[in-house]
Amino acid sequence: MRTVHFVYPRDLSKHSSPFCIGNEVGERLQRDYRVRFYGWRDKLKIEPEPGGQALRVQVTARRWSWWFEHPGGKGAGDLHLVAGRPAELVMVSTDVIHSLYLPDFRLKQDVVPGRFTKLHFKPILPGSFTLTCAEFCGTDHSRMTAKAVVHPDQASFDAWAREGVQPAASLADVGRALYAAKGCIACHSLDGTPRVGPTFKNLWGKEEKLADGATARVDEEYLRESILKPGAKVVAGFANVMPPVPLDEREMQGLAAWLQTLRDSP
Ligand code: HEC
Ligand SMILES: [Cu+2]
Repeated sequence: MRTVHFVYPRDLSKHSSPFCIGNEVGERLQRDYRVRFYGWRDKLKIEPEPGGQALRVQVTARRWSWWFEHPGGKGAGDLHLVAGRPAELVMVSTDVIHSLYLPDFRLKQDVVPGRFTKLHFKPILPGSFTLTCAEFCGTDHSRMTAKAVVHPDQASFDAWAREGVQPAASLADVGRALYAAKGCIACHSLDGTPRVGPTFKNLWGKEEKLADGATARVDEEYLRESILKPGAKVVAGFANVMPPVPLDEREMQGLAAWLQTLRDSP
């Protein structure tokens, strides 16, 4: 069963609630497709499939941020789409139930741990729209917001998607790039300030105090375990909320190389 959404962001101000087909026609339609209409423009157009050329974005929800992986490998804290091009969001949560909510589009879909949920729709107008979490998910729930940037055309999207993605970088560059690209940035600072997780500044080589009273030295093995099995050794004073991040060997090495550059005295 697919859910198909038709979105007409224009003139929403005139329509305070979603246009809803709660009648027999709607029910018959919904036997085959879950069809929802959001907003209204000049006409109501029904396309059971939004098209084969959907822009597919992998969405990760976690306490308390969003992460969007776009085609071509560009990851970002904001969702990027193209006006007039169907979008397919494939969503997972690494912790609790979240709900991706695009109020301007009247679109909402739960994001549930342990399974993929999807959202299909076609943004019509370029612009920057609010994206937020509509499911209360703990302390910083209200800060779990991002933007949905709808590019006017594919060329504009492609130009954005190429930015910052550089081939053949040094190992430390690989680490620096994945800090942003894999979303570590949301929870780990570089300036010594603790966020949701400990800062990366002066982390390498440190004797870390763990929640169970033991200590551990921050080296390659510790790093690997912290990333693949974050719950195995939890740092004292922090919650066990880090999502496991599958990194390949080069990324793991890159991270180690880069973390070493973040020490005051090498
Ligand atoms: C949702 C927030 C979050 C994200 C995203 C996140 N972490 Fe963490 N991380 C934490 C928290 C909280 C801890 C401390 C608790 C623990 O040890 O699991 C932690 C601990 C760590 C530690 C051990 C730090 C120490 O002081 O010993 C490392 C290394 C680490 N994270 C690396 C990463 C990397 C690399 C990424 C990105 C690929 C990442 N984290 C993404 C929250 C996060
Ligand atoms: Cu949430």
